[in-house]
Amino acid sequence: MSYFDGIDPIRFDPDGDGDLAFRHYDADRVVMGKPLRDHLRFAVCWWHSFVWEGGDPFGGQTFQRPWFPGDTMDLARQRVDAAFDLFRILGVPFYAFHDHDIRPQGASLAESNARLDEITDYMGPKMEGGGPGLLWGTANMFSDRRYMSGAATNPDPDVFAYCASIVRAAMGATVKLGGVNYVLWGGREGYETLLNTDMDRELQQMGRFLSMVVEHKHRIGLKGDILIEPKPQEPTKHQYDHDVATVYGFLKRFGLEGEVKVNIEQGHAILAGHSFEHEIATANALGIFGSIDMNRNDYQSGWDTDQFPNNVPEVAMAYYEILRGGGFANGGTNFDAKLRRQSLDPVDLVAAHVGAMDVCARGLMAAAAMLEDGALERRREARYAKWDEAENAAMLHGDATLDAIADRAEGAGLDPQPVSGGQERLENLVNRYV
Ligand code: XLS
Ligand code: NI
Ligand code: NI
Repeated sequence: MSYFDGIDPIRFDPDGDGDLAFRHYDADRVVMGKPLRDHLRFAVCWWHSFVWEGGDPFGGQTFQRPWFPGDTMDLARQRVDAAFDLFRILGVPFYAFHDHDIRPQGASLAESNARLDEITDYMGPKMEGGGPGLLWGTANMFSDRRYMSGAATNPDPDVFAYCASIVRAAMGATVKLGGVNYVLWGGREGYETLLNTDMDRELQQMGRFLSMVVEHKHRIGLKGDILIEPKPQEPTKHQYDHDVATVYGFLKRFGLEGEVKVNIEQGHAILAGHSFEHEIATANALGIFGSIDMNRNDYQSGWDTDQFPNNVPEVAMAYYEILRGGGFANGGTNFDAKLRRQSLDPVDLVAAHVGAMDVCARGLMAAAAMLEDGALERRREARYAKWDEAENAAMLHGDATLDAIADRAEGAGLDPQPVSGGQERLENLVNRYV
């Protein structure tokens, strides 16, 4: 018997009246030369959907899943069964996990790693014959108390070495399951107070660790990308991977900008004081865009609320930037999103994903239409058109000097006249699509 008994696979049925149907996500629908399935590359995340118990800072578990507390291998296998049932019901092409989500931690490092091997043996066959693929794997190096002062950035070198074992095992599990990418999110890589922190040393440790992860990726033949997931704070007061631009500076410093990309999360962008599309556009401009964690943050909370997305205009602008950059290569749309703690039923978990997939499909189709019609891009190009004139283009290339340019400006008596940015007209244009 399945946890999701009685819930049929979700179909595209735009005119039906049931609440468990896709109204917009038609996986086979071709947009800009590709089916929506391949544009969006949806993944369900393991941690929020199958591990999180519904607690908040004032109260504990509200959810009662048959596999809770998930602390034995038998319960972990039950959880795998339920997870793959949900993936099948939704028809998602991918899922994502932390090592700690799929197996209970063992009494020793060796036992933890052996359990990872055992549970991935159990998962492998469920992925055969058109089953979902693994978009990315990662290691949880933030929940256990041994990471309270950091993982790779810990003052204790034993923790650094311990993390090497954990990451080697998690990367191995990822490759074993044919996973595409590997993510590092540094929830504890930062500081609580500068009073006890040697930031220079911690950044060196983090750079060294990441360099070794990249070397290891090549050694074991992981096909896709190593991805850093920026976040400014929470749980740590200040996290070193603050936002995309900060991560780029860090990668440059360690010569890794050609090796590592970013996994950008909507809620983390908001916490960093940016919009989601700002972070995506920054990654594209810097050549490090990889993948997204799709969710929605509460704009008032200052906390990572990980709600399922339901704002089509916002999602459309995110996919607009993704499509402008050429779309996903190895990345995809991972729902790093969780139910509200009063949403207790199996059907809530299904409906949350169905709605989110529809919102993303609407957003992507709107973005594709905007891009194909080209009106926005034409206005953007027109705004910069003077830069194509030879003497202007020459200022950016060749042997232009400040002196020569200044002389020309003075000689020609340049007197630049402001031109309208036309923001409201552009917003009106976008609103025709969303
Ligand atoms: C937490 C992060 C985390 C990563 C994976 O805020 O979003 O869930 O996606 O470690
Ligand atoms: Ni995330
Ligand atoms: Ni997050």
